[in-house]
Amino acid sequence: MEHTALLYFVGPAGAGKSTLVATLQEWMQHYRYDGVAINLDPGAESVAYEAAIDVREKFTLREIMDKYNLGPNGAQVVCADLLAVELDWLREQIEEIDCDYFLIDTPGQTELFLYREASKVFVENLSDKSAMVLLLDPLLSRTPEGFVTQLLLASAAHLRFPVPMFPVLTKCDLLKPEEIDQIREWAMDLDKLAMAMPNLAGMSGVLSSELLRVLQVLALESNLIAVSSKEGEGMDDLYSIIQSTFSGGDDLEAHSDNN
Ligand SMILES: Nc1nc2c(ncn2[C@@H]2O[C@H](COP(=O)(O)OP(=O)(O)OP(=O)(O)O)[C@@H](O)[C@H]2O)c(=O)[nH]1
Ligand SMILES: [Mg+2]
Repeated sequence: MEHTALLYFVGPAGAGKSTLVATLQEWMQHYRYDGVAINLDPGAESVAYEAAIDVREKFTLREIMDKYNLGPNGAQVVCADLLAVELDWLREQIEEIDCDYFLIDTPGQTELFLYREASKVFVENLSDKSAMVLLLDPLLSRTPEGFVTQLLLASAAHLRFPVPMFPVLTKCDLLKPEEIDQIREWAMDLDKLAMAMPNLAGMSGVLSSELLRVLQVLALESNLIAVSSKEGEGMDDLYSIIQSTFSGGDDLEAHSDNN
């Protein structure tokens, strides 16, 4: 258990969290790496992976909507708070499973995960080895403004959860190769991103350059990983960056043999 790391997949509604959990898990299984999926989205209709732990055993979004006469958004907030109460249940389940990585699928709204207390309770109490895979929307990332907006959300995540963050550009099959290169270049060199935003610089140059500094300090200037769950691309890149963070580049297998 000591070596187990919890990976939270976080991102806007429809960004491809559930599909990425399924695809990465399948990829890991194929290479005999040890990844177990957890579903924390009570609103999921069906998921494409086998969830070893599933919050829907406790409650579903539909039940909460009916019980409290709420719409889906209000019900998600109630669900997030109910989940906090289930911390012990979740911990027990996790402790029963011996694996290297838990891949944790989270509910659709990023802000729900980032700003409600429940997720903070989880991230802080379930393990001292946690990380976040932050999914960036491919179409929004095509413009510098859209891209920087998502980095700001990522920086909010970083402020709230001081854990390693892995920004991932999803659904890359929807982008042209040159668009992917461009976005990755911005991610790796935020000054280039600033230069691509002449309007923002003209309007409030100080603010925008200060913002970029903040992003750089938070280490969100990064080697952005491009994935496509549809094409099964980028899983090796994603896995190896996670692996090098949690085991200094060695394979976790070697570590677990020593434990
Ligand atoms: N083209 C393409 N579509 C994808 C990819 N990954 C997911 N999708 C599609 O995007 C839609 C949303 O995918 P999900 O995995 O359900 O996204 P999610 O973030 O879990 O969505 P919510 O849980 O509802 O917020 C589905 O129609 C998927 O088939 C991808 O790599 N490429
Ligand atoms: Mg989902």
